[in-house]
Amino acid sequence: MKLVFATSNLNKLKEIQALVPDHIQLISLADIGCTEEIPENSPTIEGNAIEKANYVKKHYGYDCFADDTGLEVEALNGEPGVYSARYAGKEKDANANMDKLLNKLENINNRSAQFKTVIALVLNGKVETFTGICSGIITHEKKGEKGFGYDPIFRPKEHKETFAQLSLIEKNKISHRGRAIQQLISYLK
Ligand code: ITT
Repeated sequence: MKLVFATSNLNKLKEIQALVPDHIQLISLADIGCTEEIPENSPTIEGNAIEKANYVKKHYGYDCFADDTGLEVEALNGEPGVYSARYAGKEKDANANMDKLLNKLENINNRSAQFKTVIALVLNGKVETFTGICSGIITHEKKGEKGFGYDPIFRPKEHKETFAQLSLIEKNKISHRGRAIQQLISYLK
């Protein structure tokens, strides 16, 4: 089966490629000639995932799935949440985003946070969503070189290391995205 993965984030593509079984062939946006930025105007993570998947179906005609992810920090009432990518500005600069978050949490003891991924699948005229959550804490400093985005400052509750210190395989076993994609794979069976 061939399925377009509607993302321009190559790190997401790499993580998901490592998880999908051989009978699902992933097609990238580049493969279908989609190079423009897909609009994300919804106030929710779920809404944005659905918007991205619907956009590809409407403009390119392919069944597909999209991933929208946010980091929700308890002491900041769920911030940055749906604004995670552009938290420190429209440049989507991961270091600037992490610095802003660390500054906001400087004198705050409650470091609890969770990553939330919603995958929206558009298949045979229907839309289905799958949600994956990974709980943990925001560290006081950046650690690790692997992963992407907020990984250097997020320590999942299952580990003593940040996501950026774990291998892709270890991250995928417990991550928000790993959990959401497992549900998608079960659904497609
Ligand atoms: P697409 O919309 O093209 O899929 P994006 O990078 O814009 O890619 P999102 O809208 O889902 O993705 O933005 C979420 C941001 O949250 C993203 O830019 C990363 O900085 C961060 N993020 C997402 N998944 C993450 C993960 O597994 N670990 C760390 N940070 C992550």
